[in-house]
Amino acid sequence: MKVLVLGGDGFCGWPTSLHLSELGHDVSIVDNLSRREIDLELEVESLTPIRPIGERIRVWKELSGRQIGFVHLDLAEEYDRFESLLRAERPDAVVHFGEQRAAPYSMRSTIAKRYTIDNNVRGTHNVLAGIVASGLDIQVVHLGTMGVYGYGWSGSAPIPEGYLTVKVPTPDGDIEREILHPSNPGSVYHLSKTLDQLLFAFYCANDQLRITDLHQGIVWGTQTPQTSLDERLINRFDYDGDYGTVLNRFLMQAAIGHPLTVHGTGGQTRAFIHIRDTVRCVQLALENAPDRGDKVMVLNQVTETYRVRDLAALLSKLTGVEVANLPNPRREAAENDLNVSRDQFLELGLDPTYLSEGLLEEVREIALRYKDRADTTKIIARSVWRKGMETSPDLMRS
Ligand code: NAD
Ligand code: USQ
Repeated sequence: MKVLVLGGDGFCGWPTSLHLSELGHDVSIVDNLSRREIDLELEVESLTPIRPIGERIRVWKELSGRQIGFVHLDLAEEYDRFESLLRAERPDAVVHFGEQRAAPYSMRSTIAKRYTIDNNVRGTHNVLAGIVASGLDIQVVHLGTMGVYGYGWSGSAPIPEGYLTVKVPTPDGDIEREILHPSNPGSVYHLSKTLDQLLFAFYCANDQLRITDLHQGIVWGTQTPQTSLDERLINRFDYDGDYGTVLNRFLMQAAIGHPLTVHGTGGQTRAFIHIRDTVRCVQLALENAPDRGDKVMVLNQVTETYRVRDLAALLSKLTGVEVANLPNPRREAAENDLNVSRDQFLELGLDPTYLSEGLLEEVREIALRYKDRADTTKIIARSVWRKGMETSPDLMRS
């Protein structure tokens, strides 16, 4: 299969590109390297020493004999080049990771809010419009998020995979309808993903595009079998207050002895998946495409759920590092339960990596190994959801 991996230089995209290449697919990465530029803007670097994209691709060729292509292209800004690329390459599928993906970054300023919506919504629309204009039957696999559903909307009922059956009252009695699950985004970033959903629904209905939207939970871990072959292939590991996600942040904080930064009571329950399972899920989605004329196929890409304070307690027990309950910079429910349907990937053959197996390996192989690269002034989350929610400096150690 010929596959374009949009956003293939990023945390999820790079290991997915290697995984698909290893399986024998003809892979090309399309990326504008904006994530590396945001590191410069935030004056922070991946905890792991990631190499430039050209070196990554050269090393992969040396070790595997397989060539991965690279096109430096902005999906939101360079529509014509993207359409020409589709016509020239004639891919069987695109895997779309190419968006601004951090909730705190999306809330840090008006500029960041506008950038996140412009970049993500325009980029996704350009991908879909470009496929229609090319006249080719190109499958789309998009990385969406569990956060489109919001937290606690449907009480204790499991969150379904994308769609909800509802009863609509009419004068002639109730009729049943299947609707896209109502969205309840908790940040401008999550809002951009809910807007993506409508674009997919429209292009499926109007143009019969074949689209799978993966509603992924928080990805943890760093390495896959391919990225760990050579240090020059190492995957990105974000730990800073804007881009670091909760479990990877706690792993790094535990390694350097920094109090674990629990927001509020830590009663927030979230869904998680290891990066090794992310790449496998994308493979399964590519291998099990919807047919033309089908509605958007939505799969919940999660393997376990945890409460933030339970994760902190687990790492505190493992490493002896204390837990700090900081004022929550976000507007979110202080406590929520989360029950997620995730049958489809298990039925397709996913054999998940659970926290109980992967956690110590992460602490040892990544967090402890690269702890000297950490900049402790970048740990506390400083982006706030509304003015006035800033954490007082004396509550921060760094
Ligand atoms: P990332 O920021 O590491 O990677 C995104 C990549 O896309 C970067 O390399 C960036 O340069 C590129 N990109 C962004 N805008 C672009 C544009 N306009 N044109 C071309 N390239 C562009 O993020 P990630 O963690 O790898 O996430 C990938 C996708 O998975 C995102 O869409 C994200 O919403 C989704 N996701 C991530 C997580 C997670 O925990 N990391 C969880 C759920 C869903
Ligand atoms: N949190 C802490 N302490 C921290 C960091 C986070 O308590 O140091 C809390 C947050 O307040 C939040 C929860 O942990 O309640 C999760 O935060 P996160 O930053 O790990 O995850 P989130 O902002 O939701 O975003 C991440 C990815 C995003 C993806 C999403 C999946 O950045 O791309 O879409 O996870 S999901 O959460 O399922 O929507």
